[in-house]
Amino acid sequence: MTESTAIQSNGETTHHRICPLCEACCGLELKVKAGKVISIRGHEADVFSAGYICPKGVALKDLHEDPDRLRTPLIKRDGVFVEASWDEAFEEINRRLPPLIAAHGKDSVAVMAGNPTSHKAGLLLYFPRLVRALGSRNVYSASTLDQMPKQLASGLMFGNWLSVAVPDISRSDFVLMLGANPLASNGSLWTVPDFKGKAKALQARGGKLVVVDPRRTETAAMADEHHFIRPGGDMFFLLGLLHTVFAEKLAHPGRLAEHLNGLAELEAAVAPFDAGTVAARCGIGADTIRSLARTLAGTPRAAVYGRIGTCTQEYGTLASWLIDVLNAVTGHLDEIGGVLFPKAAAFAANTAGRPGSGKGVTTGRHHSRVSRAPEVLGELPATCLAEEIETAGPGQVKAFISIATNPVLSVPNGERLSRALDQLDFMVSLDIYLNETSRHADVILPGPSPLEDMHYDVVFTQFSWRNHARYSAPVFARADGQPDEWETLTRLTGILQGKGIGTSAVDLDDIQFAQDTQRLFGEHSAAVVHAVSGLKGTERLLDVALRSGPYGDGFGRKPEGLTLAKAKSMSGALGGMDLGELAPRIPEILRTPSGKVELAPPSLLADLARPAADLLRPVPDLVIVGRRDVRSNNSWMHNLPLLAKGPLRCTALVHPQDAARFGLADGAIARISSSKVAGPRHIEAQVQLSESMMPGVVSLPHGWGHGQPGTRLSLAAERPGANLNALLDEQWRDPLSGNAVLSGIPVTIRALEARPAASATAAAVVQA
Ligand SMILES: Nc1nc2c(c(=O)[nH]1)N[C@H]1C(S)=C(S)[C@@H](COP(=O)(O)OP(=O)(O)OC[C@H]3O[C@@H](n4cnc5c(=O)[nH]c(N)nc54)[C@H](O)[C@@H]3O)O[C@H]1N2
Ligand SMILES: Nc1nc2c(c(=O)[nH]1)N[C@H]1C(S)=C(S)[C@@H](COP(=O)(O)OP(=O)(O)OC[C@H]3O[C@@H](n4cnc5c(=O)[nH]c(N)nc54)[C@H](O)[C@@H]3O)O[C@H]1N2
Ligand code: SF4
Ligand SMILES: [Mo]
Repeated sequence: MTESTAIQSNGETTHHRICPLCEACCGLELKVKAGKVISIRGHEADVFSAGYICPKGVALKDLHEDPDRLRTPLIKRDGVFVEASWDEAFEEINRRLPPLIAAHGKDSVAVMAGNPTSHKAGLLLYFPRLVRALGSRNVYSASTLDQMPKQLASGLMFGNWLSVAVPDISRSDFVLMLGANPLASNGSLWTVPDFKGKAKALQARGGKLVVVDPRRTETAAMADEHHFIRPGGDMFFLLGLLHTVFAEKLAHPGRLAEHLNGLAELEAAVAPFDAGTVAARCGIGADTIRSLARTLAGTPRAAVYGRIGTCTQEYGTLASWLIDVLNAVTGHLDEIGGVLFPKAAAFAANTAGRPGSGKGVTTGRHHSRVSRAPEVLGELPATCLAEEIETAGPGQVKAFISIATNPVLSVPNGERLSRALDQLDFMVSLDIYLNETSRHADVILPGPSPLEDMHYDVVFTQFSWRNHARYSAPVFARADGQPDEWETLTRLTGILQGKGIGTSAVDLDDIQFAQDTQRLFGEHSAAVVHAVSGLKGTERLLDVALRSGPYGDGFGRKPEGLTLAKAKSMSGALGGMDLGELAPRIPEILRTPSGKVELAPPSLLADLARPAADLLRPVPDLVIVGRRDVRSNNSWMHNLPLLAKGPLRCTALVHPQDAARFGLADGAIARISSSKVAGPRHIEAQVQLSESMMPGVVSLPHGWGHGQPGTRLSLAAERPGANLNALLDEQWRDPLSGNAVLSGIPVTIRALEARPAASATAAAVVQA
């Protein structure tokens, strides 16, 4: 046990750490006795989350103790997984992977990183090294199932992929929220633990929260106003708002005016989209659109925020762009009480380089082989992976390294990907479970339990409602032989570099660190290496980043500044370092070549031709959208007893009017079929009648469809749920960002023979 942050009393020790399970990054307090976690609760002294916790944080105990969680590597021999030592596992990889690359080239190996990668510093910081060593174009991640549109829009407007402005909720009087449900998700691209408390405080000071969502969600229910929107209609709604702002002369960018480029082009481009013209397409009345535009423009401290519902649609980049355009023209971008750019203590790309201008971002430096989808942020769309494996020819993917990802459940038509994975010559999976994806691997390399890992939030400090620096020490020591994930990635990288398996991760890392430091710090590199000489791995990279970051000690030049040692000394029971409220950062943050905020990037203006043509497209009779539940997390927490218990969560919410139209009763099993993709594809799920749905829209959570042969998820298999993604079309993407369309898919629904409503196995995947 690591005692550095523990306080002894009665044989119990108290530990403090950040929860790595979702973007809220709550500080937790754990009590441990005799090597067992005896309680987990919110850490009240945490400077950032102040005691907030959700049931998943408590379930870290279940995750740590889950007998199904892998603790040793597995190697598939004659189709059966057998336990192996770490050396045997790396030997197997070294025996099989380099010859494949030699025979078929670097592009024949694909790599994909999933959601937990962004929550684990070791995975996140060492993934780019692996990608560089591999040199393949076949790089994929969950980003193209998620936030890529927002990153592209931010990159085009502000010049950096990571410059995402977040609502300054504690000083705002009006928040317009589209396609997000932070009461269930706890926030996304906006790290805001206890959103509910903050929204209530906004309401208590007379402010308003308005939610736009095809479901009256938990967040919508607490809002002052909720408006149903047709799935995929956000871009039309936002155009209508913007049109009103221009038509009624409500545009007043204020301080920002001198930093904006393209206001006139923008006004001309939105001219065809009068509120009356877009109303039918988005399902929100013209009067409502106009009145919301007036409120937004007329409230000095107001913010527009959009999340997954606005990204995972065919106009994801346009919608993400228009959200910040609206903030800008109504004077709320980079303003207190509006949306502001966080300034992270470490790894903030937008604090590096010359302030005020830069190279901007580019896409399409290469294209996917089969669909010719453009590269964005160095990646190809996750929905292209299956066809890259299936399609013969030079560059065909023959091997796959999956890192903390479960694409068989998380990408549209994962069944096709599942079949494709069976065709691979070799697959390695870094995962903590034998699940729907890792079962296809030849070698599985498990990570340690989160409680055995240090933690510093690299990603979500970039999107936080307040600036902060918090470090967590491991609660438990790692089991004998279990490497840190940075070590596992380093050894894999060594294999890809042709260095074999003779060199330890620490030695390989030292070599790489010296090279990187030379590249980044030039003549000062020796001093930097010397300054951090007591550290290794993730902690060493973190110390360098903190010390060279915006609050850092500059390796001694600013003795009062931040170091890893200082962050550690202020963490634990002290609850971390508060680095203050967000503050305006334009023009310093800009990295566009013009040094301005680009309101009208040419690629986005050109893309407006699509919605113009689409205005008259007939609205589908019935579409399906996703949903999140606070006791679930994407595809992988369904094996934890605390979260799995209680009511069935994978139900299809159907409005009573639709139920009457289609002859569906509450609790009945329905067959939901895709009406977009060729060939019959359907799932079965239990119907739950709900007035909270917009008529014509069904809601089903994603990430279900467990119980597949060869998996080891015993509890999840008891209530497998239906796989929403089985209905989705892997060819349907936002062409600019490559993001998958996950929302608003046309479906049909019909009742199957009645089964008892209480049936535990109510929903199952049926794949025709
Ligand atoms: N229809 C529909 N589909 C969606 C979405 C949707 O809203 N609707 N949402 C999309 C979004 S936003 C996302 S981010 C993606 C997520 O897509 P993925 O990242 O592919 O899926 P996750 O379910 O998060 O799977 C995480 C995997 O990491 C493993 N894991 C967990 N912890 C660790 C660890 O510490 N180390 C290692 N090595 N492995 C670990 C888990 O066992 C699991 O296999 O799904 C997307 N899919
Ligand atoms: N408990 C829990 N927390 C999570 C996760 C989880 O699975 N469970 N996943 C994590 C991940 S990976 C992410 S990316 C975040 C996502 O965080 P959020 O973006 O807050 O995600 P959701 O709760 O899915 O909310 C999306 C909302 O969009 C609505 N919607 C669907 N289509 C449309 C549309 O076309 N327009 C509009 N305006 N709304 C639409 C849906 O009805 C839903 O209410 O959550 C993270 N946190
Ligand atoms: S909201 Fe829950 S899952 Fe998310 S960080 Fe906090 S405790 Fe963890
Ligand atoms: Mo996500």
